[in-house]
Amino acid sequence: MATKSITLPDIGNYDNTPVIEVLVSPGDRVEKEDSLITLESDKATMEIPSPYSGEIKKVLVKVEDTLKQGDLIAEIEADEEEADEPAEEDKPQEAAEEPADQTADQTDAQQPSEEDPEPAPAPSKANEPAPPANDPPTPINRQSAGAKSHASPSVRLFARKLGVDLSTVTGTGPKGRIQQEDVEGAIKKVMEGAGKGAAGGAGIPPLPEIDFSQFGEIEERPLSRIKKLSGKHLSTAWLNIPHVTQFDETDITELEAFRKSLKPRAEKAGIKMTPLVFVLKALAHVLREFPNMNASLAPDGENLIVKKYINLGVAVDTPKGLVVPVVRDVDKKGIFELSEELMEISARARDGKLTGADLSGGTFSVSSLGGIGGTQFTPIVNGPEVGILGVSKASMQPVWNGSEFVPRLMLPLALSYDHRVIDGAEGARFMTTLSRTLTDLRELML
Ligand code: CAO
Repeated sequence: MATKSITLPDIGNYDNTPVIEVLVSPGDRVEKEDSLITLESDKATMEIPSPYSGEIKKVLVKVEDTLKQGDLIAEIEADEEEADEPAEEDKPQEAAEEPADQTADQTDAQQPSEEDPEPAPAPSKANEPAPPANDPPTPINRQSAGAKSHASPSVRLFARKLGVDLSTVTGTGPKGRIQQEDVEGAIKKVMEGAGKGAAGGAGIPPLPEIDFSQFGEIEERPLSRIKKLSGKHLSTAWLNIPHVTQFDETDITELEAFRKSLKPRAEKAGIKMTPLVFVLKALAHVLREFPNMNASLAPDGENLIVKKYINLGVAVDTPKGLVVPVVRDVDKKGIFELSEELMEISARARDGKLTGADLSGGTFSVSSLGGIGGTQFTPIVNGPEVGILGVSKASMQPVWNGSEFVPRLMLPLALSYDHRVIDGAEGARFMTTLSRTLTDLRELML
């Protein structure tokens, strides 16, 4: 066993070629010719194979590094017989890279060609000429080396970014080549499946298709664009996030008295001050104490991305459907400023004048049906956020204070969260802290 350095072989006239994937980690066992990294030039995607079998000791590159011939990629504890082979680092190497336009439709010279009637038989081990010592690895062009799907590097990159496995996509281009539209179509199919609750990526059986007209008169009305978009988003969140919803009732008697005392000042300033802004303010305060709630699970499910800013999405009911504009930096704003902003943004939402920026960057959401009614509901987490608070209509309730029933204004709250991130106990602590803050707003000063 000996530690060997693996360097980038000659890949043709390409300097500074970016690494787009690192396929091994220290401790991995690799066989000779197993791919170590993927490079992407403007013309082709190339996997760089290992020249040795053995155990990877160090990986010396990361995604977005740019490499040229001779740059170190990794160190490997090579298996005995290979480790003993003398190095011949400078051996010139023919690049396997081909212009994208050609490679998409051609097979690799090392692979049996589709047109070849019979692939040449592999030489037997005994007759096989010994490989040149430390033969620099030949980069494998992805689309031809083993990969059955034909697609240009840009389409491959597009598919990779969106997590689409090209082997599941049918190409409609010449010779079955996969086009960007084919990848888009594959995504659309999955999303539509999710939207309809039909069989899709999650393999969920579809709802039965029923001809309702057989039971009576019907009318088919198209869904609004917003409903179609939010429907897909809600289905995706519902299917991907294991939801838990916890309920509470919070005494907001003092809060309401305070709000009423501020109302004349607010009205004078032309501001409508509803209980919701106090909820937003208290929520921002509590999110600081519970940063896991102000976070998103990384796509690989391995890490939590905790956000240091507090931007609250507020669900707004509009004639065309539900939209969730974002109120930014709620923790840094006062009740008057928040009221004004909420009025402004919800008016723009109803007028259909929100921009993409208004709808992005949220860290936690609130859905309030308090102005309408109902005692409780279970909001759907606005993924990839971790939690959402549902607010229902406050009502006067008889509350036992230890010696008698007293009338208190109680606000029903529902907290839904991603159970992969938040445990029930943490959810309950969050809710209790929020409730305490709303009951006694002096908590905001602590
Ligand atoms: N309890 C009791 N009264 C409440 C209340 C509550 N929790 N929340 C609001 N109210 C009162 C307000 O004080 C106001 O009364 P006054 O005019 O007498 O002060 C009245 O109800 C109407 O409030 P509002 O709805 O106009 O304002 P808001 O700040 O509470 O909410 C907004 C703003 C944009 C969130 C709301 O208009 C809205 O669109 N809600 C629907 C959200 C939704 O659809 N969620 C469901 C998503 S899932 O499909």
